[in-house]
Amino acid sequence: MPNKKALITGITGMDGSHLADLLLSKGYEVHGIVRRSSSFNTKRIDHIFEKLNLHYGDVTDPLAVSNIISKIQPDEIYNLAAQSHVKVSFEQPYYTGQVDAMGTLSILESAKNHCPKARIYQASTSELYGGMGYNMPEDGYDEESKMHPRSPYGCAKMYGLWITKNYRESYGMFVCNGILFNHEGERRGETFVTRKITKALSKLKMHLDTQYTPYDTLKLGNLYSKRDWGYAKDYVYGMWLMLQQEKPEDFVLATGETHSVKDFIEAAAAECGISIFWEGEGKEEKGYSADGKILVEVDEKYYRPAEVDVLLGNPRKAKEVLGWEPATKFRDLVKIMMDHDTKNIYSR
Ligand code: NAP
Ligand code: F7E
Repeated sequence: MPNKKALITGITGMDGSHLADLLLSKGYEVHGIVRRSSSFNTKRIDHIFEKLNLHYGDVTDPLAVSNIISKIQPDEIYNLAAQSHVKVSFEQPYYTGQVDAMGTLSILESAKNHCPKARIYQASTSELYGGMGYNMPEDGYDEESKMHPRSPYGCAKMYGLWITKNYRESYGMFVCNGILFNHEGERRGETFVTRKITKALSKLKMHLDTQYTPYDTLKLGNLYSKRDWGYAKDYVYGMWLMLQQEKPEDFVLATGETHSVKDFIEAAAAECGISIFWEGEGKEEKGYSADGKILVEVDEKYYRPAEVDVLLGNPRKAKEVLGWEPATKFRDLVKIMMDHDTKNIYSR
């Protein structure tokens, strides 16, 4: 039997690169859509570059999407391309809608027209839920929970979720939503909070060890929001499992644990043997080292017009149906990221 063909949109991103690693290891012929950029944007896939089939394209360009899908005739499509930054979506709501909502429609419509038997994974998100004041069950959000997006990103992804369900119901296509809670790792974009923390604290460790390198105070927004943080490698395995089932369904992937931004900072600091002492409240809160140096402070510019205060997922269905469980615990995730960033302190 010939190798299965997979097409990954967003292959240069965190999840896309881990998924490409996984699919290559399973013998797939892997295709990916890459945006033309004036500088290199393939850092996360450079180690497998020669094994991939890359196509220039943009999911906001339906013609390009249609040409690529009709040419490749993939067996599986993983639609991971997105303007994925929630804070940025408040500044670019229209563009976020074009990519995250209309881009999804383009993929589905092209697949319907050119390869209706392709199995499609849609990257849905826990940002569809609203947090504590918005219907969060005690044991966490699941596939049936009521949704209440709180950002242009969440609203655009809500369209993505429903248009995916709609193509399944209307045309009988094998399409699945993975409603994934936050997942992180050493390839996480550096403006997401976890990576911002591990990059900064690895620099702090170097500063304390050598005294030669500078340390700039880490400036963050809401220290009290809580997220259900897992490890990206565990989650891309779950994406693949969804497309190997007998029938297409939607699944929540989550750890079932939630931690605050402050918990993450303290865990990352502990990895380099540092304790942080907190003083002040709200915008005035600061984190100090034992000798009184300011290590962390709040900067309002990172606040969001509307925040999702707490997210906790319930992955019961994924465990029962897919046999999926997150292998990596919170403290292991922090260690993986800190180890990586301290080792690669000088690389960009
Ligand atoms: P990411 O690192 O930001 O990667 C996004 C990818 O999409 C990049 O390859 C990016 O290309 C590409 N992209 C952006 N706009 C595009 C466009 N107009 N046309 C084609 N490609 C475009 O995101 P991620 O964390 O890997 O997340 C993958 C997917 O899962 C996203 O859809 C995200 O919204 C969703 N999701 C993520 C999480 C999470 O916690 N990570 C949780 C739930 C859902 P460039 O490299 O050129 O920028
Ligand atoms: O923020 C708070 C911020 O940007 C997490 C995306 O992958 O996961 C991600 O979205 C929390 C928020 O991720 C800073 O206010 C504090 O409460 O790392 P984040 P996110 O918004 O949860 C979901 C599931 C996705 O689908 C998205 O694509 O941390 N926070 N201070 C900060 N956040 C950032 N970025 N920067 C700060 O300085």
